[in-house]
Amino acid sequence: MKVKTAFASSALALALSLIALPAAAVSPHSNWFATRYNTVGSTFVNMSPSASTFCYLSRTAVVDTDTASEKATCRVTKGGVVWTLEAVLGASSDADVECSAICYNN
Ligand SMILES: [Ca+2]
Repeated sequence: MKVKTAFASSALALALSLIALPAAAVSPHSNWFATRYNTVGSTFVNMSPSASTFCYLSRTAVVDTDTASEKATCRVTKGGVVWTLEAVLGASSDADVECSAICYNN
């Protein structure tokens, strides 16, 4: 009985140790940029494969959006095949938008 208890407690300690180990670190894959200047509409950039990478929006820069229609948007979307980065302007005017994304292997 004592041996069984000792074994069980060792197994539990091992299990707890393994659970506490950090997951393998993800590795960098790629950096991406999408820009749009002065013209209404959307600029798309296809990024890395959605099945094997994870991407996030890392930087936005917006210029001259001082009226209601000059909305500027940056968007990262996970598609069926690839991640997409999009820079959108709501009006043809003096507004600009710059978007950056970073992708990691997962
Ligand atoms: Ca403006």
